[in-house]
Amino acid sequence: MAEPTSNPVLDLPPATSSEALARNGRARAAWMVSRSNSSHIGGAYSMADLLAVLYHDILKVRPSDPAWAERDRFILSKGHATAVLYAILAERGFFPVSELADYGANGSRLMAHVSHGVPGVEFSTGSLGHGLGFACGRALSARRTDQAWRVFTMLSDGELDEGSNWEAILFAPQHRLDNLVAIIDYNQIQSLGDVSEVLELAPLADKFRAFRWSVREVDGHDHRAIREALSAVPWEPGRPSCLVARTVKGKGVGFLENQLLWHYRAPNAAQLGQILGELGCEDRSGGGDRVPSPGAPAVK
Ligand SMILES: Cc1ncc(C[n+]2csc(CCOP(=O)(O)OP(=O)(O)O)c2C)c(N)n1
Ligand SMILES: [Mg+2]
Repeated sequence: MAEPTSNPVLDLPPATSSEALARNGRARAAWMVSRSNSSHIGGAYSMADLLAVLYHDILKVRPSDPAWAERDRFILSKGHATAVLYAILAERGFFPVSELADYGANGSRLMAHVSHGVPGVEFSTGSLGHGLGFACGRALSARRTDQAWRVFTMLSDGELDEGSNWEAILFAPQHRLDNLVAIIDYNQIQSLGDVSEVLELAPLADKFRAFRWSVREVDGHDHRAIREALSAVPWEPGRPSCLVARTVKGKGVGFLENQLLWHYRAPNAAQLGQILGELGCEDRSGGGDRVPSPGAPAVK
């Protein structure tokens, strides 16, 4: 398929605010998921604002030097939702925005579950329940070698059903890892049902407090509130920080919001046009065309 010479999704005006970074990320993620006929737009949109604030205002990283030794580490534990992370990394300059066109295609490094082959990505995930344990290890190693960098990790709520998380939740305060920040994308929906009907987590903030974490709750789409909370970590010396972010799955586009089906569904060309319209990005690209990938199953 010949690439269009001008593509308004790839050629969006550069973001000069965290809000614009989130909007560009959402638009590009929808385009990527639609082209690759893959999944997880709902979980990408619920964390888009959190990621945008992290990458615009919080994380000390150098896009021109992704392996900079003093960088803060960000670990996406809910690796299925990586489309919007790739879009934000590209916009920040870790790799060319044009490469987003390869997302999910055979042979591309932009795999549909997050891959450390991509500049700016620390750890490959997708099998849920591994990011927090890895983040604990990185934070402990920084502590033991007197490094000042911090470790941030993003978990999903359904992911907390994995028992490995609860070992890590015990471990971090035991080792006084106040250089560790766990963000929970608390959108209340998993892949096949509501969190409350599959395995209730409430009262989630109290559970983390009982495990000796310092906890704050925030509206996960309020950039100012997110920025204020994450700028002030650690909130208590000697304790790891947990930001319980109340979010909406599919946030930002009316027909995607709080809809279980949009965990797995890929937008067709007409739906993509509607999404981009709601986000304020006109689609003239024909971008809903699927990436030719003969015989490849839809990514789950
Ligand atoms: C260990 C493991 N089991 C099952 C899956 C399949 N799977 C993909 S996403 C998902 C759950 C999605 O819900 P949630 O964790 O709440 O993520 P979000 O709502 O943020 O998309 C599951 C079970 C997986 N990726 N890893
Ligand atoms: Mg969820």
